[in-house]
Order: sequence, then structure tokens, then C-alpha cells
Amino acid sequence: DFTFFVAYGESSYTLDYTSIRVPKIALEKMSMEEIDKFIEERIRRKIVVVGASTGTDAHTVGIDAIMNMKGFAGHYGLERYKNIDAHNLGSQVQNEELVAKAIELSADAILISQTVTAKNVHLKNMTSLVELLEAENLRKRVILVAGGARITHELAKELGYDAGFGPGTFAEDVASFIVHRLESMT
Ligand code: B12
Repeated sequence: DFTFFVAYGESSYTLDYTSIRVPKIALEKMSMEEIDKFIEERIRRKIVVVGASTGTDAHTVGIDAIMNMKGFAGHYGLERYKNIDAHNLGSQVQNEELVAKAIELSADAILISQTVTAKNVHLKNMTSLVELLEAENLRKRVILVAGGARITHELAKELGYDAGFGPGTFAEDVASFIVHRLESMT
């Protein structure tokens, strides 16, 4: 019952890009080889990561870019890391299913991807995952990370996640975060 127009035109207004503050994760970024070495020397066992695009979200490209062997833009995904046991459950995975898999595999980290943000569906879905983990007494024992085109670190923290990653993320960004966090937890 409505018509939606998108119009493009010139404007006399300008934006001061230097005044825009983008909260960033304090990250000591390492390469895939450095991360594998870090795990070997400082964690001394393989680490387990479970990931999925959750809820009704059918977009897999984002989580695949991070997890699949082939990776994204020349950056290998977590499946390629020799000291990371990575399980990509795909898309439209219900939170309950994801949590059950994390328990079964004794996951060190859970990664979720959220692409659809219409009607704030991502907020409800992300919040319900935190609630489920808390109910299972797992939240403090697992590293919880969200990512997606409209996910920011600030938003993820607000919703009770350890970190949030947006566009332009590579596997080594999130893997560097996970291994440092894991070391500080043990
Ligand atoms: C490809 C695509 C699809 C494909 C998906 C195929 C697939 N197997 O994934 C198909 C055709 C299936 C599809 C379907 C739909 N789509 Co679509 N789709 C896109 C499109 C064109 C590209 C998305 C993409 O693949 N980007 C590339 C990846 C690499 O980028 P990324 O996801 O941002 O991932 C990076 C980071 O964000 C981050 N990241 C992502 N996830 C994670 C997770 C972790 C843990 C970490 C650390 C990092 C991380 O790392 C990645 C690499 O840097 C976008 C528009 C656009 N140009 O963005 C629309 C878009 C996302 N789709 C949209 C919509 C609305 C839909 C549909 C609902 C349409 C419909 N009415 O049916 C359905 C979804 C239905 C559902 N149940 O989910 C909207 C979403 C609007 C919104 N914000 O809610 C978009 C933005 C298009 C638009 N402008 O309207 N879509």
C-alpha cells in the first residue's frame, strides 16, 4: 500500500568525516602462520570454533568468507588453520541447534553472522543467543563473536558479545582476537 522512492542529487551540505568516531577492537593482528604458532606455544592444544548464519538468515557468504578453507580476497579461512578445528554449520541455523553443537564439540568460540537487519530481526536473534548461553551456564566459558555488514563492535558489546566485526574483516582478524582472549581466560 505504499511506494518507495530512492532519489539521488547534489547537496550543498558537507560531512566532516574526521569527526566520525568508529569504535575499533584493540587487536594485535597476526598472520595465519603466527596464529597457528601462538596456539601451539601458548594454548598447547587445538582450539574449536563453531560458526553459523543464524535464525532465518539465509546469507552464507559472510560466514564462509571467515570460515571456509578458501577464505576471502586471498585471506584463507579458519578451516585452513592447522591448529583450529573449525565447524561451519551453514545458514538458517537455529540458536538452539548452534548451542547444542557448541556443547557437543566443547567449543572455545562461537561465531555468528547476521546479514538481514530488517525489523531488527538481528537484535532479537543475537539477544536470544546470549540468553540461551546464559541459561546453559556457558556464556562466560565461551568466546562469543558476531559479524555482518551492519554489525559493529559497539553494537555487539552492547548485546553481550565479546566482539563484533563488520565489512572488510578477514579470518586472521577474528582468529587473532580469539587466541588472545583465550590465552587471557586460561
Ligand atoms: C548475495 C546476497 C543474497 C543471496 C545470498 C546467497 C548466499 N549464499 O549467501 C540471496 C539471493 C540468497 C539473498 C537473499 C536475500 N537477501 Co540478500 N543480499 C545479497 C547481497 C547482494 C550480497 C551479500 C554478500 O554476500 N556480501 C559479501 C560478504 C562477503 O560480505 P558480508 O556478508 O558483509 O561479510 C563480511 C563482513 O560483514 C564480515 N562478516 C560477516 N559475517 C561474519 C561473521 C563473523 C563471525 C565475523 C567475524 C565476520 C563476519 O566478514 C565478511 C568478510 O569481510 C546483499 C547486498 C550487498 N551488496 O551487500 C543483499 C542483502 C544482504 N540481501 C538483502 C535481503 C533483504 C535479502 C532477502 C530477505 C530478500 C528477500 N526478500 O527474499 C533474502 C534473504 C532471505 C533470508 N531468509 O535470509 C538485503 C538485507 C537488508 C537488511 N539489512 O535487512 C541486502 C542488503 C540487499 C538490499 N540492499 O536490500 N541475498
